[in-house]
Amino acid sequence: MRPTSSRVLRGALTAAAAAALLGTATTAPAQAASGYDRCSWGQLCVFSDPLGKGQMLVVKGSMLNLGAWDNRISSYVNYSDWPVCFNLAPGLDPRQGGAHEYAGRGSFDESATPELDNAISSLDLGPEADWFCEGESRYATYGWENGPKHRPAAPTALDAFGDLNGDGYTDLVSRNKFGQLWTSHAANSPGHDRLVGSGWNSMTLLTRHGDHNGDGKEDLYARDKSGTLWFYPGRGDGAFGTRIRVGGGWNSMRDLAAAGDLTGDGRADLLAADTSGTLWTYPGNGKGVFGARKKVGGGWKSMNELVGAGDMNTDRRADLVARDTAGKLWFYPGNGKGTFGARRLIGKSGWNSLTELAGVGDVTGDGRPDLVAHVPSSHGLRVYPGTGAADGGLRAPKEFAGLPSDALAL
Ligand SMILES: [Ca+2]
Ligand SMILES: [Ca+2]
Ligand SMILES: [Ca+2]
Ligand SMILES: [Ca+2]
Repeated sequence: MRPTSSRVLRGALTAAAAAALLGTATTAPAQAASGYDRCSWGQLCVFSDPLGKGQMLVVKGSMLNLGAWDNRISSYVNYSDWPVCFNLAPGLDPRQGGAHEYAGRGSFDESATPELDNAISSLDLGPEADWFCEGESRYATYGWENGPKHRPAAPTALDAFGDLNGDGYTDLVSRNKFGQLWTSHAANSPGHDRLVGSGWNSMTLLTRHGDHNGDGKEDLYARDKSGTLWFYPGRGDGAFGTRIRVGGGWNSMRDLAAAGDLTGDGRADLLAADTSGTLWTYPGNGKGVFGARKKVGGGWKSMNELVGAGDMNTDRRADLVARDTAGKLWFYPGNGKGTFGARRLIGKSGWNSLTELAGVGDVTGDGRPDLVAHVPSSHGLRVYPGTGAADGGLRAPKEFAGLPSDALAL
């Protein structure tokens, strides 16, 4: 609430009336707003001094960096419709701390978070600044009760995917609306969440599933807007080394799914569905790129999501999970020759309410790969534990992580 003082108002009117009576020709200049009052309704303003004094910056939206205002915010007033999250680190990185504030005003030196005074380096303004602030930022948080569990001691090659830093816990890659790519690790794992880099909004598809260049470290593929496919070799620490160009022309593909070894030669392969509905297997050459593609079949236009979820039916062959436009989920058992056996229905309806599905390996720690789904309505990630049974079926889901509704998870 903005304070309204009827006494001040009355005093102003009296002064105006007196000026009118005196008949002076000059109009008294409006008194310059001071402190917080310089900020207009609907805006978030930050100040270089306590109590809304000093220089003022009108904040237009989330800021990954504060430029000349870095470590200079001392007070704020929030007249906008949204909460704001102030972070000590740039890039909305929550790991050094931060605080979310709602409508109101304050000086950090007199607040519950005095460590923020002259120490803020990024801020997030918007509806999700409440959900994703402090310990829960704009990458997937992995610390909830149902979070990833340690895999069995000797995972087989086929289910040894999803772990980007080699600690035995599956990790998540997520991209937020600012184009930052993050890898997040289970809270109880030795790994650390890390920022892979910025500028990833230039990529139109991202996929990963295990090791593609034979060094035992999980890798990533990304297609850019021009249709070039890039291979990002994993370094084994949650980040990626210098990328390698796979080739051009990949804009003819509607979806890509790194899927593990589909051809039975021990090298991880890629599935791609083109815009005319043909599904192709691209056999990996063990160096991150591919040999001559093999046609799986037509009619895949009805599928809007492909997931290389691993060996779901425990026959030592990598499989495929696909969602159709009617919201049904299908299991396609891999035959080890680059194509698939007869499909089975594993999800009757409603799967289109989930924005994305991802295979990130064994989340639950029972040695069987699971399926992960992004539920934007609850800002959550859901794990559907794989049963490992012959039908490739799934158990009832559990929500296990927080993810902004505008983020991509893989
Ligand atoms: Ca890990
Ligand atoms: Ca690798
Ligand atoms: Ca292969
Ligand atoms: Ca299988």
